[in-house]
This record gives sequence, structure tokens and C-alpha cells, in this order.
Amino acid sequence: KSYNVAVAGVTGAVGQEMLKILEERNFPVKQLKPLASQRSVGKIVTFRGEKIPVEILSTESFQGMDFALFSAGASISKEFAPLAGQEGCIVIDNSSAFRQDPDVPLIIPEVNPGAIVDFRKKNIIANPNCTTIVTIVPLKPLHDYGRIKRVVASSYQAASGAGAKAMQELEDQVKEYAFGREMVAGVFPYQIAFNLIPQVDVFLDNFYSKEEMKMVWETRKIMGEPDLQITATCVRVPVLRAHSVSVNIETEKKITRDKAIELLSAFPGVTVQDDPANRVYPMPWLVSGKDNCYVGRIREDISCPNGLTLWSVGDQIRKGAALNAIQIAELLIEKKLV
Ligand code: 11C
Repeated sequence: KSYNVAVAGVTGAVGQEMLKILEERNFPVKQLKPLASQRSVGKIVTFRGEKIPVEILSTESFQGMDFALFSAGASISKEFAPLAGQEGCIVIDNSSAFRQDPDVPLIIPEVNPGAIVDFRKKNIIANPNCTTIVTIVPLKPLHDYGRIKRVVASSYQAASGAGAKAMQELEDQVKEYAFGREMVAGVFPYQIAFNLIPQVDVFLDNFYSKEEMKMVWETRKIMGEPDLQITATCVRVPVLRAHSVSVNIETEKKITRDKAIELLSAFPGVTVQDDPANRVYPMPWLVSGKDNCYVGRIREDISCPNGLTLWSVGDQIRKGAALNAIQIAELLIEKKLV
């Protein structure tokens, strides 16, 4: 069987990667419908060698579609995803619009595949925030074994999380610096080249950024642990497209470094890259373009008897967004839910 697939936000960094991944994984696409805003009309996308004109996203766009992959921002999702769902099209939404909706499953296929069955109420499945995905994929096998009580995460987030324009801004600033010109900021509030910005998204009343609270809310929902203690600090770094997260956990049962390596090595979606003596550890430069979360710097925490620290790196555009969304569609097919 093959499926009609709409991609909303097709001209963005994630939308473009979605097309690539659908093609790479040989996803059974019958008809591809590339959708975007008025601004992108006239643009052409290439899919399986065929040139397809971009259509304006409208209330009519989803008739006859089996899947709609949304990556056009939360307000577009709020406006169009429920309509698409009502038409019988299954929406996989990359925005934050529905992640906390109790009638919408929030899925990482390696972590909580069972929760996907609850999608029928709205026909919408939410794709988690990229930073949450890169953090939680390696935590799942550790939680299953030792039960995590507390998580302290610090992210090092690439420009790609803020979209294609943000990646361009980083490249432009590097060139401006090289030519001795003034660096111009637009997407980011400050220069990102040769800098770190300890703000991702807006600040909330509790002085956390929204990105940091998304880590908290989404981790609890995906892990099915509403009381999990978790805190995060999210930082934008001058890296193009892979997010890195330093994660410290405290577990009920002690997890040794060897046990953690054994558990992580056996878990789908994780590649362990941990050989400090030979300077082997994951870095965003090498993980860009890869599918798995790469995990290294695994060590027992000397400050806490059942503490463990690790370093996880994942391609933000792939596993953090486009790939996870397509894996959700594959999971629906595999479970014969579509
Ligand atoms: C970033 N994580 O790196 C953000 C982008 O909730 O899907 C994704 C925001 C989201 O800027």
C-alpha cells in the first residue's frame, strides 16, 4: 500500500529534510503534496527526481491525503492541523501547538511507541522538541533499568533549531568577521558567531525559558512520569545543525559506567561513541547528517552515589525533527493503524 503525503512548511529546513528522508527511506508515497505559505508560491521542490510546484496551504489542501507532516510553526498548525485531522488525514505535527494536549500522543518511536494508539481523537500526533528528543532517547534504557529520579540537562543548541534563516545568519556572521565587517544579528537577539546565547525562546514567569520548560513538560509526558524531577538550561551555540546535551541523572538503582554502555549499546536509535583514551566522543560536526543520537562521556557522578553523567548529540533537523516525524508515520504503518 502507498499513501498520499502532504508536507506543510515544505520550503523550510525541516520540510526540505522531510522530502529527503521520505526518499531515502523509500517511504511508500503515492502522491506528494508540497505546501507552504503564499510567499513560497512559484517555488518548485524535487521529489524522486520529479519537479513539483509548491501549493498554498489552505483549508482544501488535505482532502484525499493520508498523512500531513506539519513543520510551519505553531500558529499554522493550530489553524490547519485540526481541519486536516477532521478530513481523516493523520497529522504529524512538528510544532509545540498540541504537545501538551491530553488527546494528542507525543511520540519518540524508540521511547514510547505504545502511546501512539491514542491518536484517533484528533488524528494528530505531536513530534517533540528537538532538544527533548536528543535528551530522552538515551535516557529511556537507563530509566527502564535503574528508574530515574532526577535529571539535570544543559543543552548546546545549533542554529538550525531556529530555522534555515538562522543557519544563514551564523554563516554570514562568520564571513563578516573574516572580512572585518560588522556582524549583523536578525534572527538571534545577539551575534551568534563566536558567542553563546543563554536564551532559547521567550522567558516565562519562573525565569526559565520556554525551551527549558518544554524539556520538563515533554519529558514527563513522553516518559509517562508526571512527577519526574527535571531541570534544564538551554543555550544557543555557534554550531550549524546538531544539538548537544550534557545530561546528569540520579537513579534509584545504581547504574555503573559499564552497565550504562551495555544498555545504551543495545538500544535502538543510540550509537555509543565513548573511548576517552583515544579522544572518541560525539561532536556536532561529526553527528550532522546522521540518524542516531550519539552518546559518550559516560561516567559515574563523583558527587552523588547513584548519579550518572553523559553527553548526547543528535542532528536537530533529522532525529530532532524530520526523521522522528517520518518514523512516527512508519510506526503507524507497522502497527497497521493506518
Ligand atoms: C531550537 N528546539 O533549537 C528549538 C526549536 O518546540 O519545536 C524547536 C522548537 C520546538 O530553537
